[in-house]
Amino acid sequence: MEKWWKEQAVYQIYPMSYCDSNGDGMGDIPGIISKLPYIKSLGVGILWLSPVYRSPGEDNGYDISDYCDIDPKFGTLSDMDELIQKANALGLRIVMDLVINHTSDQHEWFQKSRRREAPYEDFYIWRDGNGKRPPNNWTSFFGGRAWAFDEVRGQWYLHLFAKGQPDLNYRNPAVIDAVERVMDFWLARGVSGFRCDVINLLWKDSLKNGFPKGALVGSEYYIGRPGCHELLQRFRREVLSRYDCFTVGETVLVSTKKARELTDPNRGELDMVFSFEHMNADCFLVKWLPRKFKTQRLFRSLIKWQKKLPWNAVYLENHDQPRSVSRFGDDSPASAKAMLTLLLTLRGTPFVYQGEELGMTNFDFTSMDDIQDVESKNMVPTLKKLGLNDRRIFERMRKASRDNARTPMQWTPGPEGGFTTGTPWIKVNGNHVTINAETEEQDPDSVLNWFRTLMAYRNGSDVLKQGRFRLISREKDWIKIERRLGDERVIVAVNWSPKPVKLPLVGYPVLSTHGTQKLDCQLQPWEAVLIEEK
Ligand code: TEU
Repeated sequence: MEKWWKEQAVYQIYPMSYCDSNGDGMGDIPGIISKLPYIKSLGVGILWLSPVYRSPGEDNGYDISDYCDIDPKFGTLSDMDELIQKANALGLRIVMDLVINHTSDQHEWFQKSRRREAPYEDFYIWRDGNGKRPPNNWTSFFGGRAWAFDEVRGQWYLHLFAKGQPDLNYRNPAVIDAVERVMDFWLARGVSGFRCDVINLLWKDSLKNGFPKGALVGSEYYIGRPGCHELLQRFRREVLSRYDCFTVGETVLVSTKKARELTDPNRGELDMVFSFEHMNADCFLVKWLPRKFKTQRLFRSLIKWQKKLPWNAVYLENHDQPRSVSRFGDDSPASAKAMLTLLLTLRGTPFVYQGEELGMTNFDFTSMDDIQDVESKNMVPTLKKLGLNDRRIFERMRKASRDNARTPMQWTPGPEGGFTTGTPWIKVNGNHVTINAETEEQDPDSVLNWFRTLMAYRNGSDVLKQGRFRLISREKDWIKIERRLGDERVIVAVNWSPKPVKLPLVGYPVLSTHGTQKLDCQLQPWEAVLIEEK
């Protein structure tokens, strides 16, 4: 019997944008509870919630001010207990986001640290500057420098993300203890694991000046350092190993070699990681530097990771990435189905992001005023420095802004897509009149019903869940793979283009986006098929 997290698919919920139960325009936990039957009907087994902890919301909850409480905008601790219990009753497990590289600057730890109150003096990375200049030349993931001066303490603190997200100091054993207590708190309450935010950045080797010519100055001193591996081993030993749970690390810019180390069961660090490499299929390293999407680039990276790791997380979307159907497809439901087919048939634990099962697309905002995301807003000065005018900056946002994934879940064709009875915190996409759960529910050919069909097939197929992966062929516009377990195999072929393609493929598919008639060396536009062989 395989581990449960290798058997089931994960569904990511971005709570702010999932379902609003009280009309304040903000999704909440009672809203998620009301949608449990829908989630169950998808066939997924695990829900990962983006942060619902107390937070001032500068980075939509990734800036935590109290790890052991729920933010009032999402509900209460007892709502969370109810969610865990009701989900469990339906056979669904809950996984939380664990954001421990940094806290909010509103966290009590930081407030006390800036006043040098014991025992918090060294909870963060404080340094004196060089005259009026920050301690080193490191830059932030969100643009600009990675240091802010605090008037109260009279020193600079490091923040790899927003200014309101000071980095914790893992050289201080009291920080490690405090973080372990947080993990314990939630695991004891019944959560089944964590998605560990930027987990490969925890350990800063030194605070020397970084190589000045890079997108992320200083990153050579903090990405995947040995100290980070040691921390992860300690978390596993002291806390995680006492529970039936798993961890998936968000590991920024990780290589396959590093990923193998991080997920090696003998080392006892993480169970899976999110690779970032295939997210570069339409950009150079950072998404603000776009290039034309090439199917081959996407395939090549996905396959490389399939081959190099015995098991890993597989995803095409999350709350930080634009919608896959807009990036890698042509916004059509047909392309959404093709993508979901590959996602659910590769080897590994699939992660599906809310709305991906409907074929939700990038936003239809018309100006910067509609954009809410701190990363997008912070990037504007950097893009201006690169010489872009307002129009071109907005064009770039349309392609790359994280708000593309954060528009509210589209439940109905009605007002605000059925997400809220009030005014949503961020605009609902106008295409909710056609792309929504209620309409798709009734259409046997919808993306939603294709997703359910595939999930049901996957859940019943040991070949798809456990089988070995082999690439048969990847061409400019199509891909053909094999999954094999013992003598059984499943062939999956996907036409990743809006034109028909010719390929060596005959037989009757067990599942097809275009009907199960005999295949004759041809796939229709965006057609995806599964063929069983025994
Ligand atoms: O993301 C880390 C991360 O690498 C992102 O900042 C990424 O570079 C960017 O979003 C691409 O646009 C995690 C969370 O997923 C993200 O939502 C948080 O803002 C960030 O950490 C800080 O906690």
